[in-house]
Amino acid sequence: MERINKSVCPHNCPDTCGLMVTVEDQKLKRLTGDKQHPVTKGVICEKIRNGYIEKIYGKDRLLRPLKRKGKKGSGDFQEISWDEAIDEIVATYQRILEQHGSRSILPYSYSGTIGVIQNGSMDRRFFNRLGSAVLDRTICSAAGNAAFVYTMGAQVGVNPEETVEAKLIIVWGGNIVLSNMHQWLYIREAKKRGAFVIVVDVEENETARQADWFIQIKPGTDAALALGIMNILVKNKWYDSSFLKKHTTGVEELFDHVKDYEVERVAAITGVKPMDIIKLANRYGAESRSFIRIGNGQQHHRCGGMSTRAILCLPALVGAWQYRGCGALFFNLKQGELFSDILQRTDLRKEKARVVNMNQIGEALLNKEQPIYSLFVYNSNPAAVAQGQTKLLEGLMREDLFTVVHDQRLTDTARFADLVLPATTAFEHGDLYRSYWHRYWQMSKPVISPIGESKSNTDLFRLLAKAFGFTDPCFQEEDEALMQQALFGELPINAVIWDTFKSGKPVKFEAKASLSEMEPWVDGKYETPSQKIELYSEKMKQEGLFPLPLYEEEKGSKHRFSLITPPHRLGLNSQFIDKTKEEPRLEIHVDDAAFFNIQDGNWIRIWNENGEVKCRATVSTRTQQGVLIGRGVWWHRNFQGKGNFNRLTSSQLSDMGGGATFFSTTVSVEKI
Ligand SMILES: Nc1nc2c(c(=O)[nH]1)N[C@H]1C(S)=C(S)[C@@H](COP(=O)(O)OP(=O)(O)OC[C@H]3O[C@@H](n4cnc5c(=O)[nH]c(N)nc54)[C@H](O)[C@@H]3O)O[C@H]1N2
Ligand SMILES: Nc1nc2c(c(=O)[nH]1)N[C@H]1C(S)=C(S)[C@@H](COP(=O)(O)OP(=O)(O)OC[C@H]3O[C@@H](n4cnc5c(=O)[nH]c(N)nc54)[C@H](O)[C@@H]3O)O[C@H]1N2
Ligand code: SF4
Ligand SMILES: [Mo]
Repeated sequence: MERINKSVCPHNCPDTCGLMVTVEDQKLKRLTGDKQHPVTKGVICEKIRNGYIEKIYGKDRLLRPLKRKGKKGSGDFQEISWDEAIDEIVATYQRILEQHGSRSILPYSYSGTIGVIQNGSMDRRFFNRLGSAVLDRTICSAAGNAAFVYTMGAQVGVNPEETVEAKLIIVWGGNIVLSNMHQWLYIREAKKRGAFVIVVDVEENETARQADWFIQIKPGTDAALALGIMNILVKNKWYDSSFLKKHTTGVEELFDHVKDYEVERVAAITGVKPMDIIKLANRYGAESRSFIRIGNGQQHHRCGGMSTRAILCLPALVGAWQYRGCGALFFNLKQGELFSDILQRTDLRKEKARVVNMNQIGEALLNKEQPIYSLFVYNSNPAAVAQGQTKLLEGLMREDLFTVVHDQRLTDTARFADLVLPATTAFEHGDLYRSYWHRYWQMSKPVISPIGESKSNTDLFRLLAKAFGFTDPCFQEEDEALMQQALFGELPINAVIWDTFKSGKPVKFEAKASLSEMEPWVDGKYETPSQKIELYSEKMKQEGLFPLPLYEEEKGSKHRFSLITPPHRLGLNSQFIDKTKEEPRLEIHVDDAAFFNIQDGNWIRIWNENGEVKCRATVSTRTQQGVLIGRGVWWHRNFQGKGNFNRLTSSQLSDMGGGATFFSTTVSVEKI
């Protein structure tokens, strides 16, 4: 018998699509977009349409717990029972706790699913009660987030559904045709209504190819371009004085500061022609109904915070925020906050936590002064996705490190584990989803039974809590109770809202945040110290940062090329990509290729102090001289088992927020 259920895509993708799943004889047969979902409108990406069913039923799906037999990293395991696996964790942790204390145990999780419950609820309760070290989850957008908090007071942005009304749109340092496809659909609609669309990027990516104007910029120089535009806006008095007066602080300081960014200097820094800088500023100054979709890519640099902050000053200068669908959008974290303290029970932690920045996980595992003796990985695949891969792999090889990995497949990380635990997929467990871009929340129920002996994250940590003798009733709460706590905290449950959630329909929901918190420009109350948009930030100064947006050159490198490794069309971070028919490639500009005598399809080697990888070259005019593009977080086996592009990334942090700096990587090249 066939049934069709509503569900939600669990991935770390802004769109958080509503899905329709067809189940026949207990098997998931088809996944399509929900036509009734106000944002999805029946359209989903090819990754999920084509890849998810294989993820559930593929031959390599983990079915039972595994215990390591061979060398770490070899992938040699034997099946064991769940009882044996749990016993082993309890026994090993008791020994570690006695000998080294709870701070030597580190959970590592990120965004395999972004469902509120499976991403961070029972797991956090467990580790809080255990008193483990705490992971600072900074891999994705930490630099940009910090810039938003300093400048706007919070992660606020316009409602994407309204962006169809903008007349000038800039996609700045992101590839949204593939990373946020429904935003692109809104932009296409805006274009139909007469909007002009500009892309600022280091390469002519899929989005740039569909834009009206592509501006190619040197990596890590966006702050200079934004400041150069401001210079021209100020000179020509193309700003909105009344908005600036009412909503911002530091106008005089900023106006004075941007004098340093004359067109010629900016052109030399950014590689953008002087005429184009003037043209861009003219367009931006002439049209206040403008919208900037700030991408994640521009902030995955050492200067990522300042880069985001400089771009973010533009809509304040011209007062774009006043118009419907205009202003800027990076990620909308403010819309509908959760009661996370209750969900994660931060009160269970008795001592101040030891914090480990996930962008320095390799260092942490090699640290001899404060050693980590166990790494518990779930919802993430650090051996593939983390920066500083060479050190991380060295750490994962440590014989005295007890590594547990909970995942759906034997990932690169799982191959280094002592114990591997099988995890359910999003259609085998329930969850509550909130997008970090659009304004809808949605609940999903399991539509098929767990495959093999797989367990959901919440089930796993309920089981562990019991085995560790944690008696607080919070450890046995069921998923629906957790969802209610996420939505309502300790407030009475609103039966009408809860019933809508249970029906599976998307809900436009504003749990805690009021509209004015989400859109502070409406009534002028921002969450910064001055309650205004801080063009000048005293707080930054106190924290040792330059108080105004600033361009800082990245320190010189002996390597000739920048290596940019952006998301791939067919991958979702490290998911799906390993099974595509494509292979990893490095895109090199034709002139560089000629210089190194590299032809399309030739094998090349790239290297730096951190490591090396080999793969085929694609000779192209889409990138620029001096910039190599290596798309996708591939699996190690796609590179003959020798790591992936992250082998070359370092563990350096961004200028603010402790963010990742994947794209500040430099390498040398040779043909092999
Ligand atoms: N070079 C380079 N590296 C990057 C990036 C880049 O652009 N370039 N992007 C970075 C960014 S922005 C991010 S956000 C990170 C993402 O890093 P991750 O969050 O680690 O990314 P994913 O590959 O989506 O998911 C990791 C794993 O979670 C598993 N998983 C899925 N659902 C569940 C579940 O319900 N339970 C459990 N236990 N496991 C589950 C998946 O099978 C997968 O193996 O990668 C970063 N790495
Ligand atoms: N298909 C697909 N979709 C995804 C993902 C995926 O892996 N695959 N990952 C998801 C996740 S976790 C995230 S965070 C989002 C990220 O999605 P986006 O916000 O689009 O960010 P990125 O994809 O990191 O941006 C990559 C772009 O930034 C450009 N870039 C790099 N450095 C610079 C620079 O210095 N200046 C400028 N102007 N441009 C620069 C690159 O050339 C590339 O075009 O996508 C999500 N969606
Ligand atoms: S990965 Fe993104 S675009 Fe694709 S179905 Fe999921 S939420 Fe939608
Ligand atoms: Mo991300």
